Amino acid sequence: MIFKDQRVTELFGIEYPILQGGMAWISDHELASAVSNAGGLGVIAAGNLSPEELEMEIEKTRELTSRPFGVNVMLLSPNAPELIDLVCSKRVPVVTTGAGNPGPYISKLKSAGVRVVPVVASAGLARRMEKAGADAVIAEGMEAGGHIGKVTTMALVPAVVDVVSIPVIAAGGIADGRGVIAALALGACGVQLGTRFLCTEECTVHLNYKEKLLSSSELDPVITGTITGHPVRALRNSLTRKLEEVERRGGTFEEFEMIAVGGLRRAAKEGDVKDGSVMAGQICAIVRDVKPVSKVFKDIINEIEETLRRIGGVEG
Ligand code: TUI
Repeated sequence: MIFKDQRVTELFGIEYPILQGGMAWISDHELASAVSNAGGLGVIAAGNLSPEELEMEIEKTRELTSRPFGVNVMLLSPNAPELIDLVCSKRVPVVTTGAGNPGPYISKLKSAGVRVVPVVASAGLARRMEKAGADAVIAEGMEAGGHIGKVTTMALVPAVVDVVSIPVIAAGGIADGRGVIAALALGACGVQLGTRFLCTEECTVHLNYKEKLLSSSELDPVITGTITGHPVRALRNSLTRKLEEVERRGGTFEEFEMIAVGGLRRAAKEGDVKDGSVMAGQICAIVRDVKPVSKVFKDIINEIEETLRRIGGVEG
């Protein structure tokens, strides 16, 4: 048995403890249903959606899979309260949250039978989430793409594992079986992958975005937006250079926002990978092909077995 600790698979009713990150403007019903059908937990990103649009995405996902799936609510989104209400009324099996503290919503979600899995960037927030009734936490290190915290996966996962007894899912810097084994070694019992799922056939992100990822190195993802309080990791391009210039000369928040706003939509939907925000994690360097989601799962399982043989684990 590859995954001895079955707490995550049992909690969600899935085959493999592998979650797909809820990536705003990208993770739609096509990607989420493909991941759930492959045995993981597909996640619809509600980040940029209205409640009506999210309802459509949930319905389309249910047409494409009979398996459990999740919705990610980005807590900086102005309509987060309405999205939470919709998730409750639609009886979505799992909610993951990001970019904030979902404390105020936990009891409402739990009463509706929704499993609540907050993304945390510190051990302190993980403890608070456990006390507030979270079913599991996702410890996301700053290798990740998009909005990030300050601590690496290598340091964050064991720090979280040591202070909570709910399952810990590792995220940030994981894209293959080697990364999965590393996460399990740190004490996680599941993983969440974002960047790897960008380069899949079922991912509807613009082709230019996938192509930029395929030719990127681990040095390309850079952090901008520290002055806004919401740092973001994205592949360096004309946009990140403009944002860095504003930050270097101590420009204002408003000036920064003027350039940054709409950046992810421009890259993900319009394919403007020069002046759009191509959010991706540092592990982009090992993502070298576009393949079906089912093949991502098959390859990860093979890589896990290969890794265990190499390091003297029990498999094979
Ligand atoms: O949320 C993400 N990744 C994202 S959200 C996003 S959209 C966006 N665009 C521009 C600016 C900001 C967001 C793109 N990528 N990942 C989950 C995540 N959550 N990473 C870090 C955190 C986090 C950070 C601090 C969660 C909680 C937290 O604590 C807040 C508190 O109140 O203690």
